[in-house]
Amino acid sequence: MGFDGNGFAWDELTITRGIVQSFMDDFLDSIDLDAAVVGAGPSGLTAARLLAGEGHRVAVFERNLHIGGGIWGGGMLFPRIVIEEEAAPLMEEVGIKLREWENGTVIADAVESATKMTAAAIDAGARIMVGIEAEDVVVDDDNRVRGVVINWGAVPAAGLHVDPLAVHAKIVLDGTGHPCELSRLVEMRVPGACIDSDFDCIPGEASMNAAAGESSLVENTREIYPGLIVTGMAASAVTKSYRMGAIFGGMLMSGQRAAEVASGILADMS
Ligand code: 48F
Repeated sequence: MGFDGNGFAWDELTITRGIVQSFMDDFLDSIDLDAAVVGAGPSGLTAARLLAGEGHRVAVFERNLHIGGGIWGGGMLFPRIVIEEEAAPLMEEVGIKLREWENGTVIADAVESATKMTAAAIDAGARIMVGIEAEDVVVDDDNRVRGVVINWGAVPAAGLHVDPLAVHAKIVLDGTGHPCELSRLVEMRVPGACIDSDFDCIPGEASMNAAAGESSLVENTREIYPGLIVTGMAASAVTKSYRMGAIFGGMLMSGQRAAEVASGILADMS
């Protein structure tokens, strides 16, 4: 025991040991995963929750210290999101309150949505690692994505030259949103690796057409490279599908679809 001038049984070293030891235990438990989800936006959180709920070992790597991606800002900083009724069950099952709205839509509070989606993913067993970014993918000799290369998000922000670490995963989900960062990395690193000839070159997303963007999103959610599934806006960006703004049902249904695809791949591998 160190300095104990105040009569408590604990001191500063209790805090230091507790933080470092418990983080290291969890981190080491997350280096060989069934599914690595990159990006804690609505699609990644939904996919992580559903996969963890099936008993898979899942970790979400998020570069920011906050989770939720684009949920918080709602539309133009108005903290509300619009959801199509068909996606409402994915909100209700995590306890998010919905308000009836027009033309087959409902409204949710952005703060309630981000926090409850996150809490539900954690409760389902997903480990959410914040402040960690995926800066590359691990690829095996057969050009299959086998994991992600990670570093502290603060490292590039500070312009430091620090080599990364890597985690293995049977399947990786690109939930990085509009920039579709993992898909672009695979495209750059693994020429010709794409499964579908439509994806020879990642085109980026098209201008806004909310209804068209939403309706094609689930269909665009798929394994685009062996071992890499795109979900959420990343799935739109790899197909030049439309952006849609602050309507989020497609993100949740894309996350659900990504979990189904990942689950099927994991079943085939076992
Ligand atoms: O952008 P984001 O919310 O992704 P999404 O699930 O949802 C899109 C909507 O929020 C919204 C929309 C609705 O119509 O268009 O934009 O597709 O969340 C992506 C998350 O990924 C993180 C980023 O910080 C954000 O929280 N992220 C991006 N690249 C990396 C990353 C990376 N390389 N490593 C770790 N995290």
